[in-house]
Amino acid sequence: MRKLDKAIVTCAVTGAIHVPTMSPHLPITPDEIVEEAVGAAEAGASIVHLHVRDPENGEPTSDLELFRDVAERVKDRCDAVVQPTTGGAPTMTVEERTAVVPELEPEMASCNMGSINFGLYPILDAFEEFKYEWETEYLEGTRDLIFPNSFESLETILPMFESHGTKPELECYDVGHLYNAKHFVDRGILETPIHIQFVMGIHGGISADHDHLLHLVDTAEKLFGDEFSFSVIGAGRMQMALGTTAVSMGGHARVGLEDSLYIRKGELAESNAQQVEKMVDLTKEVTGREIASPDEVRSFLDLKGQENVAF
Ligand code: KMH
Ligand code: ZN
Repeated sequence: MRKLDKAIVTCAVTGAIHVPTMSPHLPITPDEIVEEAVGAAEAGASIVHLHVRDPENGEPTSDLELFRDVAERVKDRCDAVVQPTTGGAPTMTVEERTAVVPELEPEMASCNMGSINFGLYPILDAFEEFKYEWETEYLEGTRDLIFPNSFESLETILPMFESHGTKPELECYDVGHLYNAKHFVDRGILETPIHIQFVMGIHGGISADHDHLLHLVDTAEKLFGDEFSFSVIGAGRMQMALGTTAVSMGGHARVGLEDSLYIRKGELAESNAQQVEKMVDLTKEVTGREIASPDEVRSFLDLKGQENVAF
């Protein structure tokens, strides 16, 4: 594993998993997403992972003008690495999801390393009624949905990242996705060193358990040696526990309302910054590691710099 003395905290501000009914604090409009991303950066997040939503009703969208508006405004107000999603929503086509890379040529973007069932329908059981009609259709639709990231699509996506100078953050939802990454490294389509985001706790992917995290890291060590670094998303209630374990192992952590709406059991987080502050405190208290600055992250991950993006 590639070690960095300091810990990288990433914040995923809104995502496409949670729907507006689930929390009044979930950022929806461009203004809200920008404010939340800047607040997260001020709290210590060096990478802000961004999705965009229809400002009218919060429905996930791949609208490039919304992405451009949000990315430009975040870049103007902080030096965090702006990391747009190419995961979008599991209902979007690969083309819709990945168009943001040639459009914005970001320093970094998420890159999903394999297909999974992406089940959000259990959320339906948690609420009597929903604010918007699209929410129930969206959630129910995931009962029969595969989030597609085929080998063929990755043969196009990975070279696209390369040609636009965008570093892929490899979102791995299960151990097999690590072998997919290895396959593309061996074919010379994916450059090392790689940065892996273990996505744990998605219904359809690996569960958010510590034994699985240890296995994922062991497998990455076996496949990539000292040519990988990793961060961990614990979706849901394991967000802080798995993030703390990750930074205790020399890795990095992702927090944010995309992955969990809570700050502690039964209490909704009021902002992304609140989760970032907690992860920063836990990191310092438990490991003694300081938090990496955006420029330290750029140097560690060999990013091209804010001056070289197209927004
Ligand atoms: N939504 C998370 C489960 C992406 O946006 O490309 C993982 C993620 C992937 O953030
Ligand atoms: Zn995302």
